[in-house]
Amino acid sequence: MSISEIIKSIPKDFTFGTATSSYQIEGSAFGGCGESHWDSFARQRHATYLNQNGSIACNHFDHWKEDLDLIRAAGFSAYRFSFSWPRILPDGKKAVNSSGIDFYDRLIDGLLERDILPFATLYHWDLPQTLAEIGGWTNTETSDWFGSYAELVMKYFGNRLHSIATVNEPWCVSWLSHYIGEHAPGKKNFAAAVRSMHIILKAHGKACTAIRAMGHKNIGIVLNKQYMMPQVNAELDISACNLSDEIHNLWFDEAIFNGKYPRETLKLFNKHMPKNFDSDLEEISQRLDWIGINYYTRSLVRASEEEKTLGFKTVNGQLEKTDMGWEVFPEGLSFLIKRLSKEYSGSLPIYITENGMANKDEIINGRVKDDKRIEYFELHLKELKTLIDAGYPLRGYFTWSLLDNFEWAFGYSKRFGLVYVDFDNQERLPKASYHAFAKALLS
Ligand code: GCO
Repeated sequence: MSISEIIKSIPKDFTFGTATSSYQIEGSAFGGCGESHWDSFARQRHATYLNQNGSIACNHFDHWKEDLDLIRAAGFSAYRFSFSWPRILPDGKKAVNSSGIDFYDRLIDGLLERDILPFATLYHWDLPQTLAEIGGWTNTETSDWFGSYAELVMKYFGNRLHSIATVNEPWCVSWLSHYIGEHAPGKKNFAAAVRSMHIILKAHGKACTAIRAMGHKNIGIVLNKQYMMPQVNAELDISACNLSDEIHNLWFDEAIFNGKYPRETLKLFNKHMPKNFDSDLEEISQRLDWIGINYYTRSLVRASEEEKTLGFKTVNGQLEKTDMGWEVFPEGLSFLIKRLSKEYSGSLPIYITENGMANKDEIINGRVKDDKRIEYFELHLKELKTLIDAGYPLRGYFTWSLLDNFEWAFGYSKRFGLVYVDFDNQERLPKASYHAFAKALLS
């Protein structure tokens, strides 16, 4: 089925949007934005592809109008973006950068003028460097500062935001950044990773409390879920796979929906957990209005006795892969949504807040023919439709991403956009996938 056929068969009140994040598109060099730990991380040797960083990125700071016009012209009714904490508070704490406030004022008003719903995220990974220097997400003080930042954002923008997500992908903020070391701050330290697995959730809880107290009624969090599969269907790989599933997926589901942590993982983590962590779980598990899921791929997991693996390892699979080397596995989306809804979130509205693929896109004769991406979207939208038909409480779907952008450690070498960006002159060129969505949404 084509994107158009699928979208036509989905109820009209379902939201289709597209997503970006601040550090990946805005350009941290512009408008008095403070330094973030991604700026400092990118200066370390070999931390990012060719030492690239987000200082210029898509210069969305200056090109925001054109970018909002692109969203509108494709017929999307919602836009998921993130606030940059250091753009609003360069020192992370108190001193407000008025040019940052003005920027988000223009952006949000620009969305409303175009009839696009603002879905905002408070934290999509650009931690103010000043807070990184006091230990970042390994220091509980950072979660207190996050609560004050949430309150400030609410004060300026709250009543114009359709929805607010506290944190984007707490697993990436903690495990990927402190244990695997692929993202800022690039630590490879078990104790630090364990602390951050809790402190990022504590920050989520504090932000929820602050936002709710100021009267907002559409609060959520965005989790990145990966479908975990044992390499061999036998005991050792199965238990390795279960542990990896607990760390990646269930740690967050259990904390957010049940106010506890999964037993096996907690046994492993206990020694390094912050003191009195249990007392935070009530705030962490407070009621939400929706939950966001980012889905890209599956992981094949096998048991491992190597040092520093915690007994599991991911291995290369044989399915077709995107330019990130991620296997295309749409069935994983269905499995994860069904499990989440049946076992944790019940009838709580679910949004697919990111889905998409990196592709080696090229301009040929003035066009970008990203047929592979169209196919990827078709396969995942088909799963989505089946889930909706089966009655799962899905309310919206956002493509990742509007624009080619700074893909973190991969710099500008991976293109995820519906719109091609020429990073030499900032020209935007809608790809075939963009036109496919426009055709579906505007007809
Ligand atoms: C995410 C990431 C995005 C990435 C995308 C592709 O939320 O997962 O926020 O920033 O660009 O996932 O890796």
